[in-house]
Amino acid sequence: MVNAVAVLGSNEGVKGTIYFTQEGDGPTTVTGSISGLKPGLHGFHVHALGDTTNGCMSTGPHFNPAGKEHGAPEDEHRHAGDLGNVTAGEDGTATFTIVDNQIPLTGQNSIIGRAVVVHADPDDLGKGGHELSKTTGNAGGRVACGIIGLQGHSSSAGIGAARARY
Ligand SMILES: [Cu+2]
Ligand SMILES: [Zn+2]
Repeated sequence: MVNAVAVLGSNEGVKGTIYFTQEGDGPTTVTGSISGLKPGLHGFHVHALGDTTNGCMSTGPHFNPAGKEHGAPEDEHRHAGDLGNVTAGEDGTATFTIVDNQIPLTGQNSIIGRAVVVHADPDDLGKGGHELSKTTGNAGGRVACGIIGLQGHSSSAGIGAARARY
């Protein structure tokens, strides 16, 4: 079992904590709660870099080790980082659980050390017909982000595999 966490930072009043857990080679479960959002859908992705030197802008594009086009989480052709949308209620809070097979916490395509990003607008999942649909889902600005880091209670094998990336 490997556990990871990302604490979201923002200069727009958006806050949240996102937890990741993976058992062996199984899917990764992502659970989180994000507050301070405008009600409605917000694009939610793993971006390639854990670099916030220029805020969320320096986290790079969607994590895409297979060189594919942007898509929906359930699509065969998608970026590994494409987790779709989270939905904020009238109170501006989104609480969610996502189970996904393309965001492992160990191995060559590990997302440890990368970033999660929440966007201002809905992700059109590659189907909006906008010039940005096939790269970003036209999800608008990056309102909050956090670097994905290892959390305690991991097995030693899991830590070793994640560290091997560096
Ligand atoms: Cu994004
Ligand atoms: Zn994407």
